[in-house]
Amino acid sequence: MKIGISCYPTYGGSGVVASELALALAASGDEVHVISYALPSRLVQAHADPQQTRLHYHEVVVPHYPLFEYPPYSLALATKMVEVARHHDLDLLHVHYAVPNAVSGVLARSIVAPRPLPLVTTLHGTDITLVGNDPSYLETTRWGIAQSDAVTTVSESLKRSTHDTFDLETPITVVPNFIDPQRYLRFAESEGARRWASPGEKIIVHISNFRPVKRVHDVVEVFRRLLDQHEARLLLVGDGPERTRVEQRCRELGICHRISFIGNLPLVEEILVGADLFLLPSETESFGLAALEALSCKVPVIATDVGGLPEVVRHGETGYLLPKGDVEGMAQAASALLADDEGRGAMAEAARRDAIERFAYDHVVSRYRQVYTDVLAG
Ligand code: GMT
Repeated sequence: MKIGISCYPTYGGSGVVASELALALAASGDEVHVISYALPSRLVQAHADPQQTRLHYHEVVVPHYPLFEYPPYSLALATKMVEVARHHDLDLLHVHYAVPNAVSGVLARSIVAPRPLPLVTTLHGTDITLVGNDPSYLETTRWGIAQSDAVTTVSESLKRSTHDTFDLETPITVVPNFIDPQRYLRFAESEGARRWASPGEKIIVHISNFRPVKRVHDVVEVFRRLLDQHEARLLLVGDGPERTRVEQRCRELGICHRISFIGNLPLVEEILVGADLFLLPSETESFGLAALEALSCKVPVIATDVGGLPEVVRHGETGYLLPKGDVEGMAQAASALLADDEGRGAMAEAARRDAIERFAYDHVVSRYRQVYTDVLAG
């Protein structure tokens, strides 16, 4: 098949999933054309590999003109989709994150008509729960979803939110996010997270885009409580709007010497391997790809029981789920786990086993392939 994939190139989960899907499809023989405004971070290595002849990248260039206070990215994106569909003879277009990718995809499909260009839209979370439901975007997002030939969500929870928010009849297929089990094995023997810690320190990791929805302040509050009982280090991976305020809070609490701000990392396994716990106290999370990546690296997860997280983390088996904002409860669960090396070890093994059983990429990619086969069959 010749598949066009459009996504955001940043470190967010939707771009990671789209990139990993592109890599998996290309590895199994499909020709994949990734369309975005910058090369997605997870594709940098593959893009430079001359052996990767089936993976192509097309940059959306948005011209600036003094009249435009807001240059129309959606139009430049639709135009690039048309160009790629025509010149590379695409069989279908798969867009990740509805805003504005689904709308640009519908427009591109109309422009290339009568030549068929089936459109698959994958909804990732904030495109429904935070951005797509904003009155400024709601009607166009609804239309983009309703006009797609197939719609998928990354969890049952997001499927429910989509139906509730948009009151749509459109059938939705749930295709969860996935991991490549080999990624952990490549780093399993490395020092991983231990590079940042002193001997004897327990290592807690949080990875996110530091947006308010991630509640990174709660990570710091939980960690501060842990320091009463444990020698520990917190590794904060990623970057975003909340970072300055989080750093300020660490200074107020006098615990900066126990916290390492790592910034963005393309390969999260490098820092998950060897960690003792992963914290994800989000306000909402349609899936929580970072939590799944932690589980696959044998790191138990303590998270909030919101959105799709209960579909990823098994409470009491691979981690613990607590109510949003319950930093006391999270600290108690984390502290008990840090004190129990044997129990934590068993949970770490269960975490990887469950991540592979339910979310290894081969099962999941074949579900996307089925969606493609169905839309192509009309
Ligand atoms: O979390 C974000 O703000 C980024 C966003 C994205 O599109 O990159 O993440 C969403 O998609 C991920 C991949 O499907 C999910 O794992 C995240 O749970 C989801 N984020 C939210 O729902 C807040």
